Amino acid sequence: MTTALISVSDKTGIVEFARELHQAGVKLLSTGGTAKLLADAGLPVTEVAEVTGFPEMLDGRVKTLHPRVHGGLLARRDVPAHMAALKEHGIDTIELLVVNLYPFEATVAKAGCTLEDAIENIDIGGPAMVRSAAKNWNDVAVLTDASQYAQVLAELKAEGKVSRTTRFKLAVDAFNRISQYDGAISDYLSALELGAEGEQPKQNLFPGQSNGRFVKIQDLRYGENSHQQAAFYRDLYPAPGSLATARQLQGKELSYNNIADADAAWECVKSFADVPACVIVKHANPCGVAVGADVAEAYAKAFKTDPTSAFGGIIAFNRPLDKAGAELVAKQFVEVLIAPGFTEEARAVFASKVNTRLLHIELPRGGASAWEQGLNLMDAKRVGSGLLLQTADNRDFDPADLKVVTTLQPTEQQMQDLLFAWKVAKFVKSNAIVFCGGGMTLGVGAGQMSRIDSARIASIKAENAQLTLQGSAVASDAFFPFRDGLDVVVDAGASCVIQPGGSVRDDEVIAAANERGIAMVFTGTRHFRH
Ligand code: 93A
Repeated sequence: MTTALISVSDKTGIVEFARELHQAGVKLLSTGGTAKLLADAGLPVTEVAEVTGFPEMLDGRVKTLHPRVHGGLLARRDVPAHMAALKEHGIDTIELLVVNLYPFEATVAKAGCTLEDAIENIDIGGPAMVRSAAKNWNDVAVLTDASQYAQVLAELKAEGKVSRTTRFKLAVDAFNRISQYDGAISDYLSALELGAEGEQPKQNLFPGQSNGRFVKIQDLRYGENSHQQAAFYRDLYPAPGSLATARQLQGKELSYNNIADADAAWECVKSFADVPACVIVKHANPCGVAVGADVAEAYAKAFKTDPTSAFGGIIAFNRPLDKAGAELVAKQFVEVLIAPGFTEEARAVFASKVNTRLLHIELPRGGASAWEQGLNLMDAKRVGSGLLLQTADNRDFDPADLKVVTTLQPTEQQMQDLLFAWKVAKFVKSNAIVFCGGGMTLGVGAGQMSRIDSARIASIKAENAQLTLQGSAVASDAFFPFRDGLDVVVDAGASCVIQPGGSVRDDEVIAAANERGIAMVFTGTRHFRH
């Protein structure tokens, strides 16, 4: 005779399922609450306590942890010694295990969940039985979810047993469920700050490390395009000051592209620590970056770089946005505004504009490690059934590596402009050419397959915005492979260039710079961004 052990917290559909099992001639064993429910429904059910000879004890902590249960689940039917051992100890086999676990995930998701609540909802006996049955999948079918009841019933009725294929699939599902369950326990406990006895521990998002696990923040309406599904996950331990710690203050739901662009804008603006800065991003590239005496001035300058592209942009500030700044920004259509704070008046300016999402992100706390500085530690990119992982591009350059390679030395002002341009170039998709001057971008050439085209586009953009490039500083994210790119930027008006160097034709490019009478600096560090 087939025996089923049923022990479920989520009792959805269990009475109907058990009734059908009973009608199919299956003997029912069950734990306290489940047994009562089945008995109340008029089904013949044997309590596990009767089988083990022990009452459930310790508030139910010990119910099924017994050799009579685990022997019945684990014995290999094809090994005579196993069957002899069962016989010797009077243990009956169990062919079907139906278990779903204490609701740990749902419990800790509730506001105000105490550590005690969480701990009591860590199921021990359930996963132990699930593991026993799944390990012995060749002889036992293990069901861990109500969605599996129908298939198993259909097979039982048709064949009198559950097929080998289904048993294996159920075992795989079972181990996946256990792994997920243990992951949830580990995630929850790892993020707790215990505190003093008698106090409730605090949920700590910042224990100073990343364990490589992710927690879903929200499902998104769609992905990059409307036919793609998407969700936003954060590191279990997001770095302080990172995008994943953002709080949305107002405006409609963020989209996938909003979040990606917000990250680009925020990472760039954060790199200007000492002075108020503004970054406007469109399609993952900065189309205006500037510093100023205050946020309003920084914005006004950043906007000037490329007013056409700024429409519908993502705008980030590294200082709280005040009323003056907000009123200026509100003249354009803006999708997302990011700042380490908004005054009440600034919020009021956008209160009626639901299409503008306001994101508050605290600036990083600062510290020695990249993590404390709010920097991403790892960078990932999906490739056909694979994953490319690298440490993030967190290195600017070593000032000791900065080398003037031309006869002409950059002036102090030029050096400032060059360093500004270099900072921005790091956040522009390759090939990146960035013209700057007076603490603002003057022309940005991004994402072209050839460096010379990026240079041309950057100067066309400056022309469109009616900005002069005379005397400007230019950054190139990687070396000029030939002198032609350099000629384009000098023709456009550049008086100095910053680039990594390292080309086999460096000599040719340096000679061109000398010939054209400009200053050039090598950083020794490249900033490809694809
Ligand atoms: O407290 S336990 O970790 N100890 C056990 O021995 C045990 N056996 C089954 N939890 C245990 N269970 C769990 O009880 C099952 O996983 C199921 O979620 C729940 C069903 O209890 P009841 O039938 O009393 O409602």
